[in-house]
Amino acid sequence: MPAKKILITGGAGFIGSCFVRQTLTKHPDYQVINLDALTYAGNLETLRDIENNPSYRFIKGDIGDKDLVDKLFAGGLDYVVNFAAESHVDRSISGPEIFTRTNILGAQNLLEAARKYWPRSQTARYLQVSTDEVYGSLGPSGCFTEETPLQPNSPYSASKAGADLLTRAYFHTFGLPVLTTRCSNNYGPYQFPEKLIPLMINNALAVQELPVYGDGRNIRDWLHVSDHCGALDIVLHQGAPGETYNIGGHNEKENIYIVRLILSELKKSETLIKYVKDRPGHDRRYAIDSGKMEKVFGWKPRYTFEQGIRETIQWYVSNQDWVNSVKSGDYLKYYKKQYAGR
Ligand code: NAD
Ligand code: TDX
Repeated sequence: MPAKKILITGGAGFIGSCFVRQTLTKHPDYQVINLDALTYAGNLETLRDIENNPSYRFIKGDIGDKDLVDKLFAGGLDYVVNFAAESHVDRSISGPEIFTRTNILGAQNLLEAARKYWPRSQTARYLQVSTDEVYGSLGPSGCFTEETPLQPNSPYSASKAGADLLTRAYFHTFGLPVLTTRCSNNYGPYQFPEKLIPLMINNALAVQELPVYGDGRNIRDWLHVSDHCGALDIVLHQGAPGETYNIGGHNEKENIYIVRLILSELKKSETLIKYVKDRPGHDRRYAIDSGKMEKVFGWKPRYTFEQGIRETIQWYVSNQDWVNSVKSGDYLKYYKKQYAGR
C-alpha cells in the first residue's frame, strides 16, 4: 500500500508544529506536507529538529491560494488537517478583516478542493481544527457540549464559527468526509508570546509589568498542546464523518491564578501585576465537556495542569533564543500599540 499523504496547514504555528512532530513519530510511513504562509505567528525555527526528515516537506503558501491548493490535491492527498488561521482574539478586535479572509475563505478554499478531488472517497478525511470560543461565554456553571448553540462574540470566534458551519454544510450537501474538533485553550512550548501564558512568563522573566485584563477573574479551561494533538490524531483516524468532537482538559482556572502561579514559579514579585482596561466583549468563562471523546474513544489527557504548566515555564526559561527569534520588529510594534495607555 502506498504511504498515506497528509496535508497539515498552519504547521509552523504553535499547535500545528506539535501535530507535525507527533505525526512524523506516530506514523513514520506517512508523507507529511506542511503548508504555511509564515505570517508573524509561523516560524520555521519551531521545526528545526524535523526539517530534514525525509518524510516531511514544507511549502510556503496561503490556504486561500486556489492554484497552489489545487496542485497539492492533484498530487494526491489522503488527509487534510486545517490548523491555518489567524488565532489571536486581540488582533481580531484591532483588525478583523484578515480573520474572515484566512479563517473562512481559506477554509472554504480547502473544502472546495477536497470536494473536487475526493468525489466519492470513503477513506479521505478533512479535519477542521476549531475552538471552544465558537460557543460564546458561559455563566458560573455548566460546560459546552457539542450540542451547545454557536454564539461567537469576537471577530476571531465568529470567523472560526463560519468555517465550522461551512465544514458542516460540505458534509450535508456534498457528502464530503469532514470532521470538526473544538478544543479549549492550549498551552505548552512554542506558543507565540502574545498569548496569556507565554506573555506573562516572558514579562516576568524580563521583570516587566504583567497586564491583566479587567478583574483577572475570567476563566479559561487549559489543555496541554500535546494532549490536544493526541486527540486530533484519534479523531482523524477513528472519527465518524460529519461529527464534531469537543476536546478539553477539565482545568478551569481564573487568569489571575495563572499569573500568580507563574510569578511564584519564577520567584518574582506580585507587584509586577498591573490590572489594565478590559478586552472589549471579553468572554467570561469557557469550560468544555469532553465526555464524547472519553466515551467514544476512551481519550483522556495525559498531562495534569500542575505538571504541564511547570514544564512549560521551564521550557520558556531554557528557550529564550526561540522567544527572541520570533519576536520580530512587527511584534514589538504590536505590543506597544496593544498595551500602551491601557
Ligand atoms: P498560531 O497563530 O500559533 O498558528 C497559526 C499558523 O497558521 C501560523 O503558522 C501561520 O503562519 C499560519 N497561517 C496563518 N494564515 C495562513 C494562511 N492564510 N495560509 C497558510 N498558513 C497560514 O495558532 P495556534 O494557536 O497554533 O492555533 C492553530 C489552530 O488551532 C487555529 O485554527 C486555532 O483557531 C485553533 N485553536 C487554537 C487554540 C489555542 O489555544 N491556541 C485552541 C483551540 C483551537
Ligand atoms: O495580556 C493579556 N492579559 C490578559 O488578561 C492577554 C494576552 C490575555 N489576557 C486574558 C484574556 C483571556 O481571558 O487571558 C485569557 C487568555 O487570553 P488569550 O491567551 O488571548 O486566549 P483566548 O482569548 O482565551 O483565546 C485562546 O484560546 C482559544 C486562543 O488564542 C485561541 O486561538 C483559541 O481558539
